Amino acid sequence: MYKHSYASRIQNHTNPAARLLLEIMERKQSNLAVSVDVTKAQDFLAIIDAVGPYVCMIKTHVDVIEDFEPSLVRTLQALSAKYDFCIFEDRKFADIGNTVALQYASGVYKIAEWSHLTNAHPVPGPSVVTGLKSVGLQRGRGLLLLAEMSTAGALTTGSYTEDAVKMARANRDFVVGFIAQRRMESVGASKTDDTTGEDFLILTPGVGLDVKGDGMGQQYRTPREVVVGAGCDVIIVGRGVYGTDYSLTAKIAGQAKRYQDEGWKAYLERLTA
Ligand code: BMP
Repeated sequence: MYKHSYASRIQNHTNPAARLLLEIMERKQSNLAVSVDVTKAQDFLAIIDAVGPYVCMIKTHVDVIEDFEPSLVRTLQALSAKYDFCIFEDRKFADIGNTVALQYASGVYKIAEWSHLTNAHPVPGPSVVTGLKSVGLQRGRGLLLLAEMSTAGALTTGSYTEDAVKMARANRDFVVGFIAQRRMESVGASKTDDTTGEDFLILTPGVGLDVKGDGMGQQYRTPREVVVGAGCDVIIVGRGVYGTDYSLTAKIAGQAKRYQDEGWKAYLERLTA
């Protein structure tokens, strides 16, 4: 059982984005990230305004917003300051180093300018980290590698996952952890997760309290299964929080509070088990 508290782990990280996330989690007593996957800027902002008090992080897919304008990220940054949450653009970079550096810094979205954390598929090898790091490190940004996915039949298993952990170990100033379904410290190591002396942030999607899947390959586990059973740090919840009617902001806020409570209760159970 991985028993290290979020507060005690801040000192294990030099990366400013990793430290900020752990500080916010402790300050707000929240290990909930809400993934705001909606296509209208107005809905995007209304959901963030509703869930803001309950989350340590807002995860975005900024490229699905149909009426995107640069001012939207400035509003997002203002909400991040108002409600005290980190921003994680779930971009899943997966190209050669030179291309991902351009995609991260430039284009319409200029992700490196506003997103504390982003992520990458390990599939191109270490150069994907080198490219992103050349843009993000100097800005105090952090990277998560997709070591595992939540979908049925995902190819992210075995030696692929092990190689993702190796890539992270070689870049600990920038790679702060993983998108994964379990802890990763013991992968490729002969010790248990909590005795390696390593500290990766484990952010885990595929979390839901009411359903087991979405009919399109997504697989859900409960916050308790994810945090106590698998030792993960942050639960990422999308549709389980905001459903299909985005105008019901009181209900959305209630769902966010429900997931915050469940996630934190599970974390306290893990610490004291
Ligand atoms: P939902 O809770 O509505 O299923 O949303 C999950 C979110 O997490 C989506 O934004 C998806 O892109 C992301 N995600 C995932 O579901 N599984 C993964 O393995 C990696 C992800 O980034």
